[in-house]
Amino acid sequence: MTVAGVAFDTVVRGGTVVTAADTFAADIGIRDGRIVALGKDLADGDSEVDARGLLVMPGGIDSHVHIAQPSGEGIVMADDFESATRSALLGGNTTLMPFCLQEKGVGLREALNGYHALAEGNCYTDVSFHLIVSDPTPTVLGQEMPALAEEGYTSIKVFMTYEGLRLRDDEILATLDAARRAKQVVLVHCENEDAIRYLIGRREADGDIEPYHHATSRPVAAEREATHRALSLAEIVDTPVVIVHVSNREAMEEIGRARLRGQKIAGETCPQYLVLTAEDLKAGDFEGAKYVCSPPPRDKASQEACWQGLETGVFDLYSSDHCPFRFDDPAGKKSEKGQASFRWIPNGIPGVGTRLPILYSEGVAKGCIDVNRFVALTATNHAKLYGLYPRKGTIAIGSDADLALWDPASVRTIRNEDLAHGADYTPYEGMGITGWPITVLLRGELAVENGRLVTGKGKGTYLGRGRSALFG
Ligand code: DUC
Ligand code: ZN
Ligand code: ZN
Repeated sequence: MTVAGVAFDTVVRGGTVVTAADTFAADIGIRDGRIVALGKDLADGDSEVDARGLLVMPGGIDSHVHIAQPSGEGIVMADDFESATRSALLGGNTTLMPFCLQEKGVGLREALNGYHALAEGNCYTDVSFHLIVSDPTPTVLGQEMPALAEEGYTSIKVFMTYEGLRLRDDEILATLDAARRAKQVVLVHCENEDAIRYLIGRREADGDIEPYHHATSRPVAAEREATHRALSLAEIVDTPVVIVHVSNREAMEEIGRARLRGQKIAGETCPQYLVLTAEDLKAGDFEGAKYVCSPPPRDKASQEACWQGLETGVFDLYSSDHCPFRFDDPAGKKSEKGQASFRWIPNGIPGVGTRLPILYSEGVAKGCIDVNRFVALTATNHAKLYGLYPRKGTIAIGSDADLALWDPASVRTIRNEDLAHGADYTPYEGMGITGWPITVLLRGELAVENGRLVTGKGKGTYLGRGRSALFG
């Protein structure tokens, strides 16, 4: 019952523990929601979890998800905090980092109040918000950002695309500068809005209004140019940035060059850039809309580049960019305006429940990355880059006992009906998967057991965060 006077509430016994650095056989002793012992033949706990034959990994941290975000007139996101975090948990995640969107004319704190009210009492996983800055007023930059950083909101996101949301270069510079002073890391959505708007106009003038032209109007060059510009602006004011949802080799090369210049940066890619292509947007009966997201999925060569980037370290993060809309719904992909032109199709796809199995199956099971890299890309690096480490993202004495027990031999097919999210489809329907997180513990409490939810909503708590590791 005790090791060095420590009684265990739970022992996870007989598994193979996997961290970003090591793989070893060990039992895990848990007390008060934290890991208090790692070793062979630990004494009995009050409860026991049999992990024989399983890989015991840190619960996934998905640091890029959109939940209940306003998305245009008449459009409603398919997930609230309950359904998104439920799907995430069943897919092996224990922490989500959704965005709090500042709408123009609204302060950051006011925006946060709204998101906290939606999340409070409804989450199955722990959560922590990034702040989207769309209106960088002197009050936002000079007062709200530093005050909120002190309170644990240590990351912000800026957009270079979407009228109404994107910032001009001078606004980006001012925001980056304020973020450096406040010690907040900045996530950047890199696409050139003016080029895209021009191309959208041309497509529409030519009558090319189908979902596929979402992809042709957002070319690689628009992403590469904006990536270069974002990195240059960050260099000018010496602010650490994360280039999010990178879709292709040319943007990756910009990241590589900035690293060679010595910039403190990180790169992120997502499942859609590993297993989808722009061809998917050609699906008939408007089904191509199911794959509309930005940047769009590219081609096979881009997929290969992104896989290489995961292997070689161009990418530190692998996130879902879960941004769900229902398909067969006038408040989703099939909005009246969306059917009239791709320009209005709500932008984003669901993926919070499938992120981890896709990378495990396509990456680890097929021998492209090892299981330690898998843990780094899906949990540890998220915790380090967003100020949650070592409380989250690893298996170590003192860390929260957020654990995902994977059956590496489980063979499944992705079916929307199993994902427990709010969308009426998954872009990955029918995909064969090897390896699945069958049991999940959140802060020591059994939350998913043999694939079944055994917890209720409201067990997830809000996490204040420290500084990103990019600040040194
Ligand atoms: N950017 C995101 O990060 N998510 C969904 C849509 C978008 O443009
Ligand atoms: Zn984005
Ligand atoms: Zn996103």
